[in-house]
Amino acid sequence: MLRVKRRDFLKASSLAGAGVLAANNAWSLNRLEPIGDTLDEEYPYRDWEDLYRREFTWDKVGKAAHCINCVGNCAFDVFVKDGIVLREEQLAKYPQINPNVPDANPRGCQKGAIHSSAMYEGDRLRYPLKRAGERGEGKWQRVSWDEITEEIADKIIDIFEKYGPGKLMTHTGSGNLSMVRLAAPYRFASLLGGVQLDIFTDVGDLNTGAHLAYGNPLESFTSDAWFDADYIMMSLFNPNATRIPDAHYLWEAKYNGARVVSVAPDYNPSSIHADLWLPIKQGADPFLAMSFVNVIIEEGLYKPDFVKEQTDLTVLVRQDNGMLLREADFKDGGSDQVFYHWDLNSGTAVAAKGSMGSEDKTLALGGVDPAIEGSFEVDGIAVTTVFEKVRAEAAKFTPEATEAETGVEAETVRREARLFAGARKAILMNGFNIGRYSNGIFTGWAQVLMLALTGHGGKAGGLDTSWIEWNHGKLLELALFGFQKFPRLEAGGLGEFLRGHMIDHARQHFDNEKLKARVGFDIDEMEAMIEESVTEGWMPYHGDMKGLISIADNKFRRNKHADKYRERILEEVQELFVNINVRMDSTAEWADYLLPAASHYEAWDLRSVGFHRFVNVFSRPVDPIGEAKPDWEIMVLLSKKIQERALARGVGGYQDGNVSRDLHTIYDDFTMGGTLLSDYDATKWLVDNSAEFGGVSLEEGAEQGFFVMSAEGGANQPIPASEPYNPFVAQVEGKKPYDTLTGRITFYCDHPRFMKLGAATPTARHHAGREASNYPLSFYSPHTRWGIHSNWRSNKYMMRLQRGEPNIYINPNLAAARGITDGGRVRIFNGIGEFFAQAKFYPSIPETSIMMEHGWEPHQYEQGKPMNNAMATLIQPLELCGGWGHLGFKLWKYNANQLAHESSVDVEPA
Ligand SMILES: Nc1nc2c(c(=O)[nH]1)N[C@H]1C(S)=C(S)[C@@H](COP(=O)(O)OP(=O)(O)OC[C@H]3O[C@@H](n4cnc5c(=O)[nH]c(N)nc54)[C@H](O)[C@@H]3O)O[C@H]1N2
Ligand SMILES: Nc1nc2c(c(=O)[nH]1)N[C@H]1C(S)=C(S)[C@@H](COP(=O)(O)OP(=O)(O)OC[C@H]3O[C@@H](n4cnc5c(=O)[nH]c(N)nc54)[C@H](O)[C@@H]3O)O[C@H]1N2
Ligand code: SF4
Ligand SMILES: [Mo]
Repeated sequence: MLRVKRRDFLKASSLAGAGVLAANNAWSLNRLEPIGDTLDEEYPYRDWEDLYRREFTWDKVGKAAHCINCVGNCAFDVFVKDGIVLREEQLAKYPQINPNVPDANPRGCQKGAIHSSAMYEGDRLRYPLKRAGERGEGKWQRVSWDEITEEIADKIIDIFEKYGPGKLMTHTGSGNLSMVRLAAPYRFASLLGGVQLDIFTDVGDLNTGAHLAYGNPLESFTSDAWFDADYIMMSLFNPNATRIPDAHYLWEAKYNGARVVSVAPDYNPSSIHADLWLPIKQGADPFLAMSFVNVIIEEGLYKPDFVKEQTDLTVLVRQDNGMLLREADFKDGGSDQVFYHWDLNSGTAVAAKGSMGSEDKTLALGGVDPAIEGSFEVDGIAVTTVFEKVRAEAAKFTPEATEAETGVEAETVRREARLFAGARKAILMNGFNIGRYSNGIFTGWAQVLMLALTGHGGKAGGLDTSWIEWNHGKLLELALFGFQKFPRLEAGGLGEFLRGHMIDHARQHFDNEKLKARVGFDIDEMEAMIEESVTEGWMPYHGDMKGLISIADNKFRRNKHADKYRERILEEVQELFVNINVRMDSTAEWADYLLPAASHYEAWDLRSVGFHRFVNVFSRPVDPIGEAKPDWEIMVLLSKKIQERALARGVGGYQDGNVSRDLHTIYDDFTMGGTLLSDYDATKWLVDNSAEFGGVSLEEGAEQGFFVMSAEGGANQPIPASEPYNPFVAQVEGKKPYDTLTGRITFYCDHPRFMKLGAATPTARHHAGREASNYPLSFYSPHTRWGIHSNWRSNKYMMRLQRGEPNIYINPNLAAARGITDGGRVRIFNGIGEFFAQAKFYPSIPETSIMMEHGWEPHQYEQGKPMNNAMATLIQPLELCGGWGHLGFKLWKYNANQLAHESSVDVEPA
């Protein structure tokens, strides 16, 4: 019986037998199962091989990349037959821009290459669904688009009527990083005044130290610019797993002669290819960086010309109060944004050009020769230089003094510091993991100091922050109405922390006294500083919400102390919780309304996020499965219903500060008077109106699979036509000031909070970890090779490449001491939570840490208890400073990160 059934099934679902396969039947392709006995007489046809041969025939080839936060962005050919995607292949047709630099082909990773199977798996959302039971109960009812959007529209208007604007969160997360998918919900939020958190900080991806120093954390290298470096240091970075399509440039650089050093507590998949692995103690990076600074200064390895022109190290500081010397200090009505050098040529203090208060917007020194060292007197005020302050701080961190903190031998530090300083082009890379440590701001700041002292800027190297801000003016217009109307932006890590009441868990988990000794503040001080930042208006936080429209954001998976966070949010948004998603992820599971979105191959779009100059085209190779719709169209439908219902209910506009929120024209506004109705319309509008596509039409771009951005694509400086893109060339070669208070790379911050926390110059602090609690093992959770966060985590091909269930990584010595075996089950716990996982031996991890790759869905864990349940977190108060030059809330540039690696645990066999 069973055998007959299987054959019938195979016949019906085979490509040979099925005839026209509607998209809704597409899942059956995944059910193709091998026949056990092909020689069996009952076997219906002998030429079964045909099935496989015909798999390689298709009706049509379209183009696409993947829109999620992989930061890869790779063009694919997508092969379609009978309206479903059979498979995809890397396009591999990017032009080589320079014959001396390797080309970008092929780009891709194993996840992207199996999306054609994942998009038809069981968790895919195909129809609009309305909750039929309690939230999270898993009971759903299919409803029509018309009905569901009308209900949602009415609830949105109810919330506006009852509470006024500002009580609806319309947050888009990191699943929508292509242009049209990103613009749609932002545009909607801009019209409604919905709350949108900063997507860099709500996940912990912001390099705040880079912003502090350079005034821009999003100016970095295209990956081909790694190739001509001769010294590369990766710290907190694992590109072989997390930058798969770009990593080849690193190893080509090594082949080209670069020394590649990996700094990581474990011998990670990138460390294994490096020339040198520095097995640093977890969280000790600022100490290592400051020891490099110490050697560079003490051994005189710094480059005076670069220091004088590009940095604030020659700016004068008052000896009496440690504040920067400002014009206002000795001139009536003087500016507090004009600063001074001591000019060795004239023997007087002269105003430094290029600062925020300076009229001279240049870094060119002219005839001035600023003193790097020394003490001087200006108008009766005793002053010295920032360099002197920095040198005094760095003196505390000799390689010998930091050896015990970092675990890296002093001799190694001295040798590497010399090699680094002498390099022609040195690049320090710290990926995004830097933002997930409370002391990441110190690491980043000290690393920029290493670079700036040694003249590594522009084409001579710099900090690779893993993100380049391209110049897409029309995208901003589409998403934010050119800042005429915009969402209620909110500081990301802070918003999640406050709304999720994460301070309760911090209080429970950390020992206040130990914490203060480690990070420089305790929970009470942190709480007071958070309050100050919000009341001073340095950082926006909008308080409790009544409704939530959550788009492409797996918030109930990614947030810390996960279950409590979820309970808190659901308690708040009792009136409305809409989720717009491609699949039933851990956030969708809890929604009131689920709107099914088009997946990567099912909508028109463009993507430039990544480290290259190619804007990949998504040409909608297939229509969306079932009744799913592109995100753009979903927003059009929602705004249409809101407008209809607002008119019917006699609701007009709301004055919201100085912006009007016009519910009765929201559809007209969203669609630009009916011109931008579809994903295609929006894509075409962007291409037709933006200079960076170089006048190439969308049709041509779609045919080719990508656009090559023209010079206009550069935000800080033009993209050179046949050279890789290096950061801050406009500053180093063009003498354009940095976007900082002094206009220079900044190493002195006299903001009162920086002064109070002893952080006026780069220095070192610990992260919290095990030493700040009563649990013996520090914990960290980097990113997995076999998924992009929660995406593709349950895909059968990806599961087969790993252990197939959540696992931790543990040092065999620690395991032996606890009676834990490789492959055995363990319980990981602390006072705030617990979870269960399989133990995997990993000899290179310290015996004092446990590692686990993040991104498993809660429902993949035993008892549905996710790793993030046992994760206490903090806020770094320095990341909340404002009212000081370039410090203050800046979307995607400055505000506080959610910190993932501060917590600690214990482990036992389960
Ligand atoms: N395959 C895959 N690729 C991805 C993603 C994914 O989920 N999967 N996610 C993307 C996104 S959004 C992000 S943010 C990035 C993240 O990617 P990365 O920026 O590479 O960051 P992580 O994977 O979090 O951590 C990288 C490495 O940091 C090291 N590390 C941990 N603690 C310390 C420490 O205290 N000091 C030092 N020096 N090193 C430490 C560990 O060896 C770890 O492997 O990857 C992107 N790319
Ligand atoms: N413990 C720990 N926690 C972490 C981290 C860590 O290192 N450790 N890393 C943090 C980091 S850096 C990040 S970036 C976050 C990631 O956090 P998540 O929010 O979990 O990221 P994703 O899994 O990418 O979730 C995005 C969702 O978007 C949906 N989606 C995909 N494509 C589309 C589309 O076209 N339209 C719509 N509407 N939806 C779509 C997918 O179903 C997916 O579930 O996790 C953070 N959390
Ligand atoms: S998932 Fe990202 S890195 Fe992988 S192939 Fe797709 S675009 Fe490239
Ligand atoms: Mo991220």
